[in-house]
Amino acid sequence: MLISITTLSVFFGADVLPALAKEPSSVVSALDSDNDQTLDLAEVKKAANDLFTTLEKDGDETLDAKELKGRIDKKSLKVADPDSDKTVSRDEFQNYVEKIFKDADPDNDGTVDENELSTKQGKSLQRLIQ
Ligand SMILES: [Ca+2]
Ligand SMILES: [Ca+2]
Ligand SMILES: [Ca+2]
Ligand SMILES: [Ca+2]
Repeated sequence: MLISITTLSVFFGADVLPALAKEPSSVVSALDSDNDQTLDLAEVKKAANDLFTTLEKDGDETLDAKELKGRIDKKSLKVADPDSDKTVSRDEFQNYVEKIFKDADPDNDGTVDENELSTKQGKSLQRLIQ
């Protein structure tokens, strides 16, 4: 009897911490809602939309350079900001993410896998979704 009570208290105190690893596989598993081990455009856009909301601090529904915190570099900002108002709206962000997604999917199968996410373009994509 005494043993079983002790065992219970040990279990009660047990704590499971989530791993905070940042390798591509964890990016995929965190955002892969249909569990096919790859990210499709819908999953990527959902994540990008959530990130936009997280980064958008001053409530003007656009991301300025300060809010972007280097996630889009100066040169790429010209592509991401076609109306050149120096901010990225939610629509501009989504369109840009779609473009980078295509760049990050060289085999054109409509999904990015772990290998594709570890390329230069894949890393650019990661900065837009997490
Ligand atoms: Ca998926
Ligand atoms: Ca803003
Ligand atoms: Ca703009
Ligand atoms: Ca692919």
